[in-house]
Amino acid sequence: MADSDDEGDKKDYQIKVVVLGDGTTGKTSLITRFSQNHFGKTYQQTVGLDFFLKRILLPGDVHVTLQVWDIGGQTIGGKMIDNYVSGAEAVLFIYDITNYTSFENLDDWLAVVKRTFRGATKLPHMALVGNKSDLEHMRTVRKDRHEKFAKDNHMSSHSISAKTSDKVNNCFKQVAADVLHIKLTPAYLEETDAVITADVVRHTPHQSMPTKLTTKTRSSVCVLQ
Ligand code: G3D
Ligand code: MG
Repeated sequence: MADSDDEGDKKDYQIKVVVLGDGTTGKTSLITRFSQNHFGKTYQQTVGLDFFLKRILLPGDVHVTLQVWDIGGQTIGGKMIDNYVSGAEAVLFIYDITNYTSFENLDDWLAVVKRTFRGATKLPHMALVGNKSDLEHMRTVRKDRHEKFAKDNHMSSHSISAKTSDKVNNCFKQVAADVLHIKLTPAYLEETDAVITADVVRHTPHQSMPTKLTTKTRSSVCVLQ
């Protein structure tokens, strides 16, 4: 995790978050909802290395820039997957609550992360994310299975809807707080407006990772307040 400008008490961190999971589980929808707060077809199916930046504010005047990576159409066997996962401070394992196979396949996605971090001193923070909570009536993955998987694999547990935006911001805030070992109160999580700005950047393959944010010089597609 990059610890950038540190003026006085203001703390500024950058965290790399990678969203893994089967196709159609809602990875792109989740990232689009979080970074641009919309849901729909305006964002094309991802084909290259893409990440988006979004700034959030955590208690204690802790400013965090989340660098959220979308693996696009990459499959578990894809050659680039290790590059996406490498260096991540957090990994979101997303499945579709109406698609049991997408839940079962998380074992394989987890194996990818363990393989990538083999030899590292520690694994990234891992979060289990059940998406499409708006389709509760079509649920095929029982909640107790979700909880068991999260517990067995030391993951935080999240239930969200990228469509309705339910718990989307909270999920990212919680993950950032977990990475930084900051405790969030339920009252804090109820605030929906703690996200302060969003700098959205779309990258093409082979661009190197930034070590420090200088949003003025980056190719911001849009800035949301
Ligand atoms: P992916 O990036 O993991 O492949 P997408 O998944 O974000 O492209 O989403 C796949 C489909 O699921 C899309 O439907 C999208 O609209 C839908 N979807 C994503 N998140 C949710 C959600 O929270 N609730 C519901 N009901 N649908 C969701 P289409 O029909 O466009 O293919
Ligand atoms: Mg996608």
